[in-house]
Amino acid sequence: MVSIEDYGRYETAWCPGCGDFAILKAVKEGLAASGLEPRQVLFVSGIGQAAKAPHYLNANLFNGLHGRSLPVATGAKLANRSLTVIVESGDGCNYGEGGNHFLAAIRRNVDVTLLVHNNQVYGLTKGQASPTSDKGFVTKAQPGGVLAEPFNPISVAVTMRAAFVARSFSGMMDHLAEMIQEAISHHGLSLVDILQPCPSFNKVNTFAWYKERCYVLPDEYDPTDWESAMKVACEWGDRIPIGIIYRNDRPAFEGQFPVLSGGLLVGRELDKSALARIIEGFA
Ligand SMILES: Cc1ncc(C[n+]2csc(CCOP(=O)(O)OP(=O)(O)O)c2C)c(N)n1
Ligand code: SF4
Ligand SMILES: [Mg+2]
Repeated sequence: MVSIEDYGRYETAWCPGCGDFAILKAVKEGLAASGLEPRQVLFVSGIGQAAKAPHYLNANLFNGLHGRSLPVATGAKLANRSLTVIVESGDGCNYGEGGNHFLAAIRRNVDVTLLVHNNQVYGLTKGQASPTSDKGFVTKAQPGGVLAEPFNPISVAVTMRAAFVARSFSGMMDHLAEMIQEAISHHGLSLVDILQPCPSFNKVNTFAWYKERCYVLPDEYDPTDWESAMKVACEWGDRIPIGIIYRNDRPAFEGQFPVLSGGLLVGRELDKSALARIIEGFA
C-alpha cells in the first residue's frame, strides 16, 4: 500500500503561512489515495513559488520554462501513456505566460491533471498582478490598481467543455486531496484551480477572505449538466463555489492517434530506414 511517506519530506523555501504547504500535503495524500507509486508519476512544472512544489516530493519531474508546462506534459503523455502526468504551477504560469497552452490543452483533451496554485498574484517575483488578480488590486507595479477584468479559469474551461473542472481551497485539505484524487482518475484534461493565500504579497485575498466565501457545492449538484455548470462557473465574489463544477467523458487526445495503438512510443525500436526516408524527403 502506498502512503504519503513514500513521497518523502523535504525542506521547503516558502514563507510562513503560505498556502503552498497545505497544497503539497494534499497532493501527496491524493497520490497515495490513488495508489500511485512515485515511479508511476511525472510532474511537469514551470517557474514560480507554486512551480517549486514538485521539488519537495519523490516522483519524476521535468521543471521547464515559465508557462510552458502543458506542451511538455502533452509530449510526455503521448510518448508514455503509462505515466500519470501532473502539471503543477501557478496562476501566472498557467493562465498568463502559459495562457495559450491552457486553451490548446483543453481543446486537445490530453489526459493530464492540471493543478494550479491560484494566489491571484505573482508571488516569486514579489507581488505584481497576475491574470486572476481582482480589478482594483494595488501592487508596487500597479499603484493605481489593476484596470483589467480578472481571468476566470473555471468559466473559460467550462465554456470550452474541458473534461474535468474543479475548484478547491488550500484551507480545506480533505476536500482538496479528494479533488486531486478525482482529477487524477478522470481520463482527459483535468483542471483543479486551487485558491491559496500568499500572505507576503496578497494582503486582500487572505486565508480569512477565502474561508469566509468558499462554499462546497451541495450533493444534489450535477456536474454533468453544462448549463448549470456555466452559472456556477461565473460565481465569484461574496460566494465562491468549491467542488467538481463540470465533467464529461470526451475521448482523450492520445486515444485518437492510430500510431499510438501499437504500444508505448518509448518502448519501440527506432526504425532507422523509415527515418532516413523522411529525411531524404526534405533533400
Ligand atoms: C517567460 C518568462 N516571463 C517571466 C518570468 C519571470 N517570472 C518568474 S516566476 C513569475 C511569476 C510567477 O507567478 P505564479 O505563476 O502565479 O506563481 P507564484 O510564484 O505566485 O506561485 C514570473 C513573472 C520568467 N521566468 N519567464
Ligand atoms: S511569496 Fe507568497 S506564494 Fe511565495 S512562498 Fe511567500 S507566501 Fe507563498
Ligand atoms: Mg501566483
